[in-house]
Amino acid sequence: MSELVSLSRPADVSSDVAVVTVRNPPVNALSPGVPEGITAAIDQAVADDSVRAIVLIGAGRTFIAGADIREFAKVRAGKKERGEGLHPLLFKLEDCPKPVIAAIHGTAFGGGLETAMACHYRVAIRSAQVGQPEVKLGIIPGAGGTLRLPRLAGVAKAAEMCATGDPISAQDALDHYILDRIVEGDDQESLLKGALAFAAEVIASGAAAPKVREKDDLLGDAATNAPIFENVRALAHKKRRGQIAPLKAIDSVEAATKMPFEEARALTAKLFMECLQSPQSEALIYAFFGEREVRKIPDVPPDTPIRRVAKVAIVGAGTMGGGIAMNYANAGIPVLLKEMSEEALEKGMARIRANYDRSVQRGRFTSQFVSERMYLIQPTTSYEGFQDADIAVEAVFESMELKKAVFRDMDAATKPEAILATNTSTLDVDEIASVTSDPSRVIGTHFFSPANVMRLLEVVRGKETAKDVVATSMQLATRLRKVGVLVGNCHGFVGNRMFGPYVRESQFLVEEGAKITDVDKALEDFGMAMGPLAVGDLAGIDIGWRIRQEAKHSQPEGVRQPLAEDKLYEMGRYGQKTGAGWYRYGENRRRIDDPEVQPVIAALAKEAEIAQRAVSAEEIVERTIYALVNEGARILEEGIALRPVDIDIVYLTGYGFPSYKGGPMWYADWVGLDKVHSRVREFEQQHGHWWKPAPLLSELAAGGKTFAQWQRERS
Ligand code: 3H9
Repeated sequence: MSELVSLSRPADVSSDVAVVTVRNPPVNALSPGVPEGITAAIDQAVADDSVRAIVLIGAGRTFIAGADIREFAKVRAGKKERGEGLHPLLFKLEDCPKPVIAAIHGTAFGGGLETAMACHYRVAIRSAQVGQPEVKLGIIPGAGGTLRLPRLAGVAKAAEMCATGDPISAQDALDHYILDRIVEGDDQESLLKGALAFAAEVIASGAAAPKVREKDDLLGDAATNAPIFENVRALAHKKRRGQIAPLKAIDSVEAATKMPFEEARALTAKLFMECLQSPQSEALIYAFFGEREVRKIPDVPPDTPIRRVAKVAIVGAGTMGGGIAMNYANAGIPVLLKEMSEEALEKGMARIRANYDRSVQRGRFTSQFVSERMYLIQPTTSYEGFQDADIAVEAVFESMELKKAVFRDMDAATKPEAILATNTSTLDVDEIASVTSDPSRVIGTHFFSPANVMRLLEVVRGKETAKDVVATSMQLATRLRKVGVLVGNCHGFVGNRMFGPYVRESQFLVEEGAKITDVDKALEDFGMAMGPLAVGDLAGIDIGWRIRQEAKHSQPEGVRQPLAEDKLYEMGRYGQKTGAGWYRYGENRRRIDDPEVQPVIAALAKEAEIAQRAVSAEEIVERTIYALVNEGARILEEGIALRPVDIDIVYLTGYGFPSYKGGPMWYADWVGLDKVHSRVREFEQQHGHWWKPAPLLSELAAGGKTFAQWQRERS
C-alpha cells in the first residue's frame, strides 16, 4: 500500500472485515495519490476471499475533508487535466461487490462526503460534521454531491446544503438518512469499534449493498420540487448575494431530479468548470488560504512559547467590553468584568443578558449554554481579583488620557507576566504602553462591533511588544473563533485607516451631486455588505463628527473636508440612534430615502462652490474602492500590514468587502494596477493632492506588476 492509504485486518476484533485507512495529514484531503491508494486497497480487499466487508476511515483528526484545494489552481491554469476527477474512485466504491462502510469523525466535507456517499453505509461519532462547503470556494460539488445527496437526504435538505455550504451535525445527518448510525463513544477508537460492529451486522444480514446513485424514489416530481427550488434560490440570493456558484449548485441538484444520473453528471461537470474558471472562485480560494496565511508571522515562529490564558479581566462593560466578555465566556474562559459604578455594571450585564437571549431566540445557543456562559462572567467595581488574570483587556471610551489611567491601574493590579491589551480602534499603542512598568506585555486587540459577531480581530503590535505576547494573542484569536490579523501601530491601524479615505470619498461624491441612495446602491451592487453612508448612520454621525474634531489640528492645509456630515450633525441627525441621519429610519430600523436631505446638501455645495453633476455608478465604485487601494499600498510600504493578504483578510472579515472579490488588494490586482493607477492620477488632477498615488502603486503599475507578485518577490 502507499504511505497515504493502508489496508489492515483488525484480527482481534473481526477477521472478515478489512480496514482502509487514509493518512494524509492534516485533513486527509484527496491529494494526488490518495484516490489511487484507496482504489488499490479496495482491489486488494476484493481479491481477498477472506474479506467480507470493508471499512473506510481517516487517520488523525478527521475523515476526508475534501478534494485538495491547491490542485484546483493547476486545473484552472491548464497545468492539469480535470479528466473524470473522483468519479472512477466513487464508482469503484459504489460497485464494490463487498459492502463498504464509511466511518466518519471530524469533518466529512466536499469530496469527503461525496466519497462517503459512494460507500454503501455511513457511520459516525456524535461530534462529526458533514457538509458540501464547495460554494464557499466558489465551486460546486463536482463529484456527485449534488446528485447523491438528494437521493439520501431529500431534495430540500440537499439543495440547501449545497447552496449554502453550511455543515450539519451528525444528528442532523442521521435524521436526514445521510448517516446510518451514530456509534457509541466519541473518539476514534470507539468509531472503529462501532464501524466494525456495524460491518458484522451487515455481513450477518446478507443484505445486498445499496447503491445511492440507483435510488430514484426520493427525488419527487417537478410540481412538488418547484417551490423547493424557488425557496432555496431566494435563500442563496440572500445569504450569498452576487455569487454564481450557489445558483449553479442548485441547478445541478435540480438536474438530479429531472434527468438520469449520467446525464445530470455530465451537466454538473460543465457547471463545475464554469465555476472553477470564474474570478469568483479564484478570489474565494485565495480568501480560504489567506485566512490561514495571516496566522503565520515571519519573525514569530510556530514554536514560540505561548503564555497560559485561563482567566481574563476586562475594564469597561459598555457595548464593546460586554461583547468582548461574551467572546471570552463563549470560549469557556472565566471573565472578571469591571465598571466604575454599580449602575453602569448592571446596565452592562443586562445588555449581555439581552444579547444572549436574542441568540437563544434565534436558535444559535441553548439556554443551558447561555446560563453556563453568564455564570462565567463575574461583575465587579474594583481591581480586586485582577492579580489572578492572565490577560487584562481595556475597553473604555476612546480617549488617550482615560486609557493611560486605566493602564496604570491594570499595570499595578496584575501579575507581571499577565498580558495587557487595549481595545483602542485608533490610538497609539506605544503611547498607552509607555505608562506601564513593562511595555513588552502590552498589545492591542481591536475587536469589531458587534464584538460577539464580527470575525475580525486586529492584533496591534507595539514597538516593544514581546514575541510570545504576539504569539499568545494570535492563538487567543483562534480560541475566540476570530480571525486574528497582526498589524502595526499607526492611527487607525489597517482597517480604520483605510476606511477613512473610503468614507471621505463617498461623502464627497454626494456633495458633488450623487444621490445618497445611488452611492450606497453602487457599493452594495459591487458587493459591500452595506453602503458607506448607511454604515455612517449605523456607527453614528456624532462619532464621525467627534473623530473629525479631534483630527482637525493634525490635518495638513488645503485638504478638502467633508461638509455634509457636519451639517447632519448640526441638524441632530445622528443616524439610526436618532431615527435619522443620511436616511430616515422606520420600524425595525428600515432605511428610507429622505427627500429632505439632498436639497440641504445641494445648498451646502453651492455655498462651497462645489459644482454638482450626475455621477455614474462606475465612478462611485472607482472613487471609493481605489481610495482603499491607494491607502492600502501606503500601509504596505510602511510595513503596517505584513502582506497584501493581511489587508484583504481585514476587509473580508471586518468591513463587509465581498469575499468573491478577494479583498481590496486582490481586486486591484485583478482590475490591473496600471488601470487603478491611471484613475488615481486622474482623481489627483481633478480633486487634489490627497489623491496622490502611493509610491508603491506607481512603481508596480509602471513595472506591470501586481501586489501579489511584489509579495512573492520579497518573501
Ligand atoms: C471539494 O472537495 C470539491 C469536491 O466536490 C470534489 C471536486 C472534484 N485542501 O483549516 P485548518 C489545509 S472542495 C488543501 O487550519 P482546522 C489548510 O490550508 C473542498 N489544504 O484546520 C491548513 O494548511 P496550513 C471541500 C487544506 O482544523 C491545514 O490544512 N472541502 C484543505 O481549523 C489545516 O487547516 C473544504 O472546503 C483542503 N481541502 O479546520 C474543507 N483543508 O497549516 C476545507 C484544509 O498550511 N477545510 N487544508 O495553513 C476546512 O474547512 C478546514 O480546514 C477543516 C479543518 C474544517 C477541515
